[in-house]
Amino acid sequence: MVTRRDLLVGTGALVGAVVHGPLRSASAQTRPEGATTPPAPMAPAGTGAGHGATVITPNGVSLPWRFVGDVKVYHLVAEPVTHEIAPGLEIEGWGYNGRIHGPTIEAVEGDRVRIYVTNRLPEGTTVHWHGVVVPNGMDGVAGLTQPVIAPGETFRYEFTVLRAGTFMYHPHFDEMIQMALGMTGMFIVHPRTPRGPRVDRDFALMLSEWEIRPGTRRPNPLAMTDFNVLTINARAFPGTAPLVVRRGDRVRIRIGNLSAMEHHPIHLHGYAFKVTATDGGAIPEAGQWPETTVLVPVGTTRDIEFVADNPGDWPMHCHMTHHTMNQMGHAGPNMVGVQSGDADRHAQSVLPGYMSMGQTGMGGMSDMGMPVPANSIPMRGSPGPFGMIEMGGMFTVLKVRDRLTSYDQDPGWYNHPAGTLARSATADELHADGIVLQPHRSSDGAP
Ligand SMILES: [Cu+2]
Repeated sequence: MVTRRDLLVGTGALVGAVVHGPLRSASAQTRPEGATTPPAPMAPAGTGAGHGATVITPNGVSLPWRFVGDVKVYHLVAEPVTHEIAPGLEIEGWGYNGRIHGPTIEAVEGDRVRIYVTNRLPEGTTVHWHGVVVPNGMDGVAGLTQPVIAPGETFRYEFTVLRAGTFMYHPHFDEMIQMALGMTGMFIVHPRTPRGPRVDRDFALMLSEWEIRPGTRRPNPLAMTDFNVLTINARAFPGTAPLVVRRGDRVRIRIGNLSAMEHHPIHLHGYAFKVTATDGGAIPEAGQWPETTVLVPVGTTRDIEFVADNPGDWPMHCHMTHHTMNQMGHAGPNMVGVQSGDADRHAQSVLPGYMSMGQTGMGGMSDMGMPVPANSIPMRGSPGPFGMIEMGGMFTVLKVRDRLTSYDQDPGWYNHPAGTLARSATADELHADGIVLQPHRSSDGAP
């Protein structure tokens, strides 16, 4: 049993290891464990490697804190935020400290934390520390465990974080509206004593879903089924920052899901990984199971780990195909295989510029240069090394490289070693391998 005194002693040991002073930038503060472990040679301050490595929140930051006595003090400000989902799409949402989602809170097992929450929203709010075991009155449930934090008011939460793990935070007042507008964040508690193999790169990703009609700026919090923007750390591809790692790094990816309705099966190419923890705690090694896709249900977190021994540009994405599309409408007719020539000509006589879509599938739509409403990213795709990357939404790229000058710099596209790239087959190759191409007539208009 851990006693209060043990915790104080443990915390006291850290005091000398961490610089005191005013709230510091995210890059300079949350590495109490790293302070006793030499950082990896090329790790910039604050993103260092080692046991309890400071978490990297792609497209995000960690929340600064400072010691007051033995207590780590944090300050969250709930407020309206203008946020870019991807280049071309900006929203008016609600978040914390000028960000959507809120900054990642980091602490160490046994820490006493005091978190002030200021409400600058036009309505009440609370903060619930999802998965963190706290005294009942610190649980942040409006009406049940505390009064609502009124606009303009600042509340004070204080508790000892007893368990290491990957947790989250979000309001428990008007949840449907406030979370749909962006009010979520990750809460990472590092173990006090190192456990398991040393991790070199430790990423935190929050999954969300939104309904944002093309041309509008306000996510629709009433959406229940027709989500058309799917995000990782509130960014949709191509707005998601790549996860940059060095070949041989041991990588942990912590994934939280605070979507309104949907579970996300997150698939990583190029690797088999182990599921090592949930928000319920670490999974003993014998119980860790191998996967290439990890389902992250709503209201849970999953940690995965692997050694990045396979270089390349590897997609990591939700495997629900509608979740890797940007602002696509789902109400159109099924046009696959339709011969639309005559119909298009008739329609164009009254609607110049009319063009039916999808007769041969929807690949290539991002090349068509279709006009889209201002402030929207429907079906746009983004340029890749071999043409347009047709996916968007809940999609990012794990970039594994032999050599890196910095983790913080996008190393560009992967340079494939000779003989390792798929390409068009030659007639000689087909002949040599006995592949005979039969003439083919298709009603779908395909050759
Ligand atoms: Cu999904």
